Amino acid sequence: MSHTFPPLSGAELEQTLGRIVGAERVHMDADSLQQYGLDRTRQYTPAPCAIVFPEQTTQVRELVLLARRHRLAIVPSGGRTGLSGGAVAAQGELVIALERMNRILDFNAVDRSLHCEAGMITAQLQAFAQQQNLFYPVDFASSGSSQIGGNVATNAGGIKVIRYGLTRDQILGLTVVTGQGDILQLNRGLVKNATGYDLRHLFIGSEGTLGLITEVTVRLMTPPENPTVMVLGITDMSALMQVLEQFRQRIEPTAFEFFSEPALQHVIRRGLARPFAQPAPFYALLEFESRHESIQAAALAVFEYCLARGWVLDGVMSQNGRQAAELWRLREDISETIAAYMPYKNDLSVRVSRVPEFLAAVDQVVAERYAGFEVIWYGHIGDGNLHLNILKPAQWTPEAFFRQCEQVNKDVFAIVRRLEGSISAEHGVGLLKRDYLDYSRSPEELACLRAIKQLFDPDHIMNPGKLLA
Ligand code: 2HG
Ligand code: ZN
Repeated sequence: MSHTFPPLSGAELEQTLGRIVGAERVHMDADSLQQYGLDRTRQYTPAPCAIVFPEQTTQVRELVLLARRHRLAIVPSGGRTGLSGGAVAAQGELVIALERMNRILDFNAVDRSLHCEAGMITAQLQAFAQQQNLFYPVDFASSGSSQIGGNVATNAGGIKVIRYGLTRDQILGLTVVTGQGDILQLNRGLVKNATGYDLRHLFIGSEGTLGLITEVTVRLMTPPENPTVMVLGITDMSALMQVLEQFRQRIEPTAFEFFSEPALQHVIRRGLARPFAQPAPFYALLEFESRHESIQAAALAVFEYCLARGWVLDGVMSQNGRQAAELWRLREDISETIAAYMPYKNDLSVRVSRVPEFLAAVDQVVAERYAGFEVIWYGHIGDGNLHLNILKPAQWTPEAFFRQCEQVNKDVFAIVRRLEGSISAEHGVGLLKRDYLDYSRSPEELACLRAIKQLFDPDHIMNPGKLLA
């Protein structure tokens, strides 16, 4: 780009943005700046310059070209349910909110595909699939407010990965506007396509640093039959993986999650019932398709086996959909319930085979370095993904608390590096984990990441400071 224009004044910016999206689609009032400048992280002060609500991909392109001319940084904004600061605008950025781009563009029953705009709420996409007797499998507690574009930008995982995979595995096509201002249609809904580099996959998990995702095509699947949930009380962390292995040998779980007794206590305090009377140090939540009675019988037989081995203390199995949903809440409500304690969040993963070694090592560091803090363990343990939350004691200031936790980070991340794991399994790097990326990525890989960023976003206007410094 040959010309760079000086920065725009507030009034000029409002007018110029208004010419692209319409004056009523530009918000510069204090409430909007506050609301759209922040995700679910609480340690940043929002300070965007304006929020715009485009309604078409061509408008998004005009916005990117404007931003290039004036070297204005852009923060793409979906449902802002992220936990790593990926959608934070704290440096005078222009927030491009996709929420008005939420239409279904095409449903094709033969292809079993749904083409929609990126601002579509995940739960609405799931509901649409259900109306067609199909199923969109990526699911998590914030699906009621997260948007499909944000799911793609962070490669969202959630509670069904063990069976159906990540968001990446569901994406048949994307329309994106790159940081150069080019509109690219990537993969166009094809199942098979061997024509070289698959740029779609670069945009999945790119956290808004290469461009904006404006349209998404997802594949839909056969709905699960009679999903049945078991919650088991587990004696200790090492028994968890034994239990998983036993169940996997006999049935194919659609979920295998875990949480600790302190995690359960938080959701119980908010009005949920204990799954059974006897407390256990840990709980496993297992879901499977109960297609025949023989599958339920097999699940019960595994349960008896684990009980006899002393790995399991007690258990309960849902008898209908309502009970299954109630049991799921014991796990799904944890994150929101503990949010009031300003937790320091870890979202770690290792290969499933390394989970026992990983849990033991992390447990030791936590016991030594977080002594006196309340530690909440839970996560998608069947995928090797652990959410470790440390709660802020009431008397600590947020600054002192987060500083303290960052000291411990190095020890925890050293374990992740040694076991060749990831410092961010599903929440993304954003601002929070950016400075630790080298625990999971080699210098050579980081150089490739930077070169890719440079190609798509030569002026570094796309979500600057996120993912890469
Ligand atoms: C979950 O699995 C979410 O509940 C949130 O990924 C995890 O808040 C967290 O740490
Ligand atoms: Zn999670």
